[in-house]
Amino acid sequence: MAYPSPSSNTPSDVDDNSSVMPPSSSSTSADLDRPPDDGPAPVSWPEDGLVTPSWARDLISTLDWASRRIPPSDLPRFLPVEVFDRLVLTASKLLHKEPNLLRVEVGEGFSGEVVVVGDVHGQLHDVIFLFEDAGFPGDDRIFVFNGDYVDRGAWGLETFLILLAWKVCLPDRVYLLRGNHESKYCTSVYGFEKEVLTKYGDKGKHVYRKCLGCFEGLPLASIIAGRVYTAHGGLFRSIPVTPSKRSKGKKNRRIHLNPEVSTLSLGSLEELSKARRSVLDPPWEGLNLIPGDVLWSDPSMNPGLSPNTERGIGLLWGPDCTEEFLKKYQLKLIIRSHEGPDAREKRPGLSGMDEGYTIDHVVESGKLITLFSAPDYPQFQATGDRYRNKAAYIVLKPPDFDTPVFHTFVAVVPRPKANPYYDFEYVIDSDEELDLAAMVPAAP
Ligand SMILES: [Mn+2]
Repeated sequence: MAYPSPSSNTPSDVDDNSSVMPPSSSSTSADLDRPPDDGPAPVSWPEDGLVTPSWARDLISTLDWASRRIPPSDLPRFLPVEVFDRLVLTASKLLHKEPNLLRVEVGEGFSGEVVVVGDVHGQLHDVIFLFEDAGFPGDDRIFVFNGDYVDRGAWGLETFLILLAWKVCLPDRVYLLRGNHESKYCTSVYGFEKEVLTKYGDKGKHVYRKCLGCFEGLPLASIIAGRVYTAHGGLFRSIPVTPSKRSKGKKNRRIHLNPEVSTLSLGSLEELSKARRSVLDPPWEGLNLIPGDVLWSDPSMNPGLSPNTERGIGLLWGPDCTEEFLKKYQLKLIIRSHEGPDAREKRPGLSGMDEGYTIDHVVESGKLITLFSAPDYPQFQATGDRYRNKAAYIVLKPPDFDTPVFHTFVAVVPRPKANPYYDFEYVIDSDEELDLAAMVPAAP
């Protein structure tokens, strides 16, 4: 199926019976200062540079309105590229300073709760519902997002930007981890790149580049209250290195993968902390393998660690590895995401994603949970037979923050009409079968 031309890309609310027409994209510049019909004023950057909760909520309502009432290519009229630049620059600075492994501390009088969210994949309206249902971030509510903000859904940019707004507004109340879709490879195949180019036109390349730069800064994993490990894919390997014989002299110092260590072993949090995460695409070969593992791995019911051959990157890990990891670090839970109903359909031995979460491993020290927060996913599906999956988020409460309370929710209906930004009939269900040849080669 050919990618639809932007001129055909005019959404309208399905149940909207009003006669309001979307503004023409050929408006003259004189119209630009004046919102069409009853539309909101264009978003402006706060004069003092301080993003407040009310600014973040205004941004949400403007983007929600725009997603229902205007063609995607009119978005810059309501979210000027200058405002995008300020928001992404401010967020990128914050995110790049964060460590690979975030410590989400809940001590010192914090009596609120921690909300953990899985994949959202550009389903803006469901994310807005999630905030309304769980409550917005604030003094008594911390959010940890497990990545995959963009791709597949039609509003990846809007979704990512509202999360960045909350991050900038409350940096120690909102934590955004990286998903495998926050990469150059995935966004070029699953729609986000085309989405941005469609929405921002001649500024599109600039906007896309800034988003990729921000993705590179996203941290990899978190430990909540010293009890719960979260990451998009999950566990990761140790990268055993031995100095070569020539390394005694300072010249020609080389590090080699120890050829005797061909069996995989679980990596440590120290190794995770030292990994180099600022890569557009996590490499699947070479020495910097931990980011790819954390973002792409999946649990298995078979013991041990093995290469994730279905995906072509990352690992499969068994219940014994979950136990080893939890016990070593005195944790009770692993909450990972990364597998929706389409991926789970092809994974015999593991539960389906109908309810938005699964409990995959139950071991002596605790549990491994998969959490998926995009209901009725994917937004665009080749077959009429949709998964109609529910989604879920997890609330962790004091005093221990290690007993998950699951909140299941359904998709916001009707979902505004939109055209896809990727060939969803050709790009099949799941993001397995990674096309390694198309990926940027691993940096040396
Ligand atoms: Mn994923």
